[in-house]
Amino acid sequence: MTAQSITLIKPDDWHVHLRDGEMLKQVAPYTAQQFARAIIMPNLLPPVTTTAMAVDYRQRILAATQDYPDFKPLMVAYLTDDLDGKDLINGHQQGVLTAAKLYPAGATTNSSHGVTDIKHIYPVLEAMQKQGMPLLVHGEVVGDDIDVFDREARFIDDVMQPLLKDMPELKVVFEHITTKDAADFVMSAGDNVAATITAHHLQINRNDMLVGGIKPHLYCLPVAKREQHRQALRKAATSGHQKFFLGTDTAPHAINAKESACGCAGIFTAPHAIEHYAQVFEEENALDKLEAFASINGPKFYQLSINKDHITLIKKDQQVPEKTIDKGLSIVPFKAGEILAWQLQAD
Ligand code: OTD
Ligand code: ZN
Ligand code: ZN
Repeated sequence: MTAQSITLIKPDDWHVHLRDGEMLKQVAPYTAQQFARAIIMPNLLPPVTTTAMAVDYRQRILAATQDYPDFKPLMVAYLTDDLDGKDLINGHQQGVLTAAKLYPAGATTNSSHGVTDIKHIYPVLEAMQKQGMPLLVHGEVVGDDIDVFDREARFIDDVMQPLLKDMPELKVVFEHITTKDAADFVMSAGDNVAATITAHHLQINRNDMLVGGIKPHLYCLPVAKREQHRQALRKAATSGHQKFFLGTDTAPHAINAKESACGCAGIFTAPHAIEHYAQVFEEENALDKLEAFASINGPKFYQLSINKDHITLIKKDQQVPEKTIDKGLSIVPFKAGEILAWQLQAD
C-alpha cells in the first residue's frame, strides 16, 4: 500500500539564502514555517564577514520570522582573503557563528569578495580545524579555461583533495552537490566530510533547463548536469547515509532579474521545499529514508540536538502558485503552476 501520510521529526534546512530588506521579509516565513533551523548563507551585499554583522543580520531574520518564534537561524561568516581569523573563532566560541563559507571568487551570486586562492586563508582554516568549526564550500573552480559543467569536478581535484590532505580533520560540507563525481568523493572521504543536496538538483537535469526553450527559473549555480548525475544524487540522498542531508539552496530573485537577457542564477524552492523532497523520496520508494536525510543526518554532522517537534505530510495534490507576491516584489517559485503530490499539514 502506498503511504497516505508520513510524520517526520521536524526537518532543518542546511543551506538557505534569505536575502535582506523587503525580500527577507517576504521569503523568510516560508523557511521558518517548515524548518526548525536553517543555515543562513552570508552572500549579502556587502557580505556577512564579521561576528558583529552576523549578530545584526540574525536580528533582522528574527524580526522577519516573528510569527514562528521557535525558528532558529544559524549564522555563517563569509570567508575573504583578508578575514580576521580571531573574530571568526571568537564568533564560533560565543555561539554566534555556526560555520564559515568558502566562495571561490566569481563562482556564484555575490561572490566577488570570495577567496582568490585557498592558500591565502590556510591559517584561518587551520584554526577552524582545531576548533571543530565546519567549513561550508561552494565547490566550483572558475576560470576562462574551465567549462561551466566541469567546474565542480575540477574543484574536487584542484581544491578539495589537496585541502583535505593538508587538513585531514577539517569538517567540510560540500554544498549543493550536482555530480556523481562529488557524491562518490564524499562517500570515499572521512566522516568529517558531508554534503547537502538540493531538491531541484534531484528533480532536474540540464535538458529540463534548455530543451524546448530556455527556462530561466531552472537556472542556478552550480548548473544542473546530465541525467546520470541526477540519478547519482537521487541514489545518494535516498540512501539514508549519514553523509548526505537536506539543503535547499533556495535562492530567490525578483522575476525581472530572472527573466532577463542576463538572468540571475538561483531557484526559489522555499515555499514547498519539504514537499519537493517528499516527491523524490516517494518516486525512489524511499520515504522511509526521508527523515534521516531531512531531520537527522544534518544535526549529527553539526553536533547539534535533533529536533523534538514533528511535522506531517499528507498525500494530497496542491498547485504551486505562479508567483509569490508581497511588498511589490514578485518571485516565481520552483514548479510554478505545477501540481505537487504532497502537502505539509498546517499546525
Ligand atoms: N546558487 N544562486 C545563489 C546562490 C546559489 O551557489 C549558491 O549557493 C544566489 O542567488 O545567492 C545560485 O544559483
Ligand atoms: Zn553555492
Ligand atoms: Zn547557496
